[in-house]
Amino acid sequence: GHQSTVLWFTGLSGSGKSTVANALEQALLARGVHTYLLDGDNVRHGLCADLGFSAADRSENLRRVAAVADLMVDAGLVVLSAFISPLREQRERIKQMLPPGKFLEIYIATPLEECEKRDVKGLYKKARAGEIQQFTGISDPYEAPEAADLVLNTAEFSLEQSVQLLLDLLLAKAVI
Ligand code: GGZ
Repeated sequence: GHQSTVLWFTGLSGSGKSTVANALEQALLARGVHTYLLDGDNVRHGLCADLGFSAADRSENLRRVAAVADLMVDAGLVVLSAFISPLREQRERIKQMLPPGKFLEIYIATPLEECEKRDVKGLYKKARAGEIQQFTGISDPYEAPEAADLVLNTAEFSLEQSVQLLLDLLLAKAVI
């Protein structure tokens, strides 16, 4: 058996949040742990399709995701949530919305220069050209966590190493 919890991944666009969360989900699946991965791909097209990237819309996006994560914790799942979640105040509110002790903050600390160099979706180029406004790290703020449960720089660690560090954390927290 395992304990339900939320692993909240925060970091810049292109930092590797979804990649790491997906790989962790596979590792947990192999151990028989029931998980659900929430990210922009399955949330911003449906539940939050009416929201953009203003500070108010980002806060509402995250509030809705946290409310869904709270329901999933109630259902006994290990929830992996991968959103930029740029502001400390937003992440603090998410933590307050979840049951005590059910929020693990995972900071994907890949530097901006590296995210911009990768530019997997070409969004940084567009942001630099002014074609996308309020782009996190370029023209909108990102406040790094000060006391994350785990800090992972995907430019320093392989995907396998990152997954192992996350599994170690979950073992230490008696989630698995
Ligand atoms: C940041 C943006 C923006 C702006 C579109 N700023 O790399 P991606 O494409 O797949 O991930 C980014 C995603 C961010 O959505 P989140 O729901 O995670 O953000 S938040 O937590 O702040 O609500 C990026 C894309 O959407 N994207 N415009 N202006 N990222």
